[in-house]
Amino acid sequence: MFENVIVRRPARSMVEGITSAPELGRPDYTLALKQHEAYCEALRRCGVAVTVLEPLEAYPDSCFVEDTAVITRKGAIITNPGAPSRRGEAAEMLPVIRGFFPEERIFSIGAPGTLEGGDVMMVGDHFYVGRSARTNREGIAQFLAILEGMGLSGSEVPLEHVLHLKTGINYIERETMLVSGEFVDRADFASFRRIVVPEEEAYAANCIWVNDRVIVPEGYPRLEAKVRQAGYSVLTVDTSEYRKLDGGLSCLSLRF
Ligand code: CIR
Repeated sequence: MFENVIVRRPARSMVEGITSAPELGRPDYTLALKQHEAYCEALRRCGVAVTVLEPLEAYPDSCFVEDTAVITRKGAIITNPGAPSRRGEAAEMLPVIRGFFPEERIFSIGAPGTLEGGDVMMVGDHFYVGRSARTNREGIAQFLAILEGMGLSGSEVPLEHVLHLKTGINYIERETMLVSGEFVDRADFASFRRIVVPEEEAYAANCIWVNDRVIVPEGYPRLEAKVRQAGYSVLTVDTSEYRKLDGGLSCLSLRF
């Protein structure tokens, strides 16, 4: 069960955030703020305490806090984001993490290693790490060594077509994964119950499990129906403005 969630309100500068899909248009900041509030409200309904951090104008992508740290039940790992414009975001997260963990349980990824939290999928005490354009071999090696020191384990998953591992696959507990695109037939995940995300709803692979509820992005009815059929209680939140920046539900929070 999760007790805490950390989020950061989007900055006005979010309209300059990194995107692979400029054809979707720039985010509407007012709507993005409204969606962020609804997101926090949905999380509160799942029974977690939500820490809301102030916007950071210097970092257009800073609302995507998931990329700045990985939090395990044994400690926290501050990342070194692979996107140069995002590097400073991890240092901004450190003092916040210090409010939750003692110094000896806080670790960090250092250059030349890079790693973004969107590439890390927690399955109990095992952590799958995507090797992506943002997370490199050295970053993964450091991460696996830190996990080992904590008595946890991890394994690398190469990816080709999506930004982060969790853009395409997400664990929703109960031995169940939401899988899309390149992850549908991956041997690494063959032993799990797999819910295949319809191709035209691929964005919705990025759902989050929070205390036995699953938050699904609004507007993806086929996947939502599949998640309900699998026995989950579902909440939906509209993330249209974050989608324009390749971001989704998991990217917007750290859950622990
Ligand atoms: C970026 O490209 O870094 C942001 N525009 C989106 C980050 C999404 N984060 C995530 O999937 N964890």
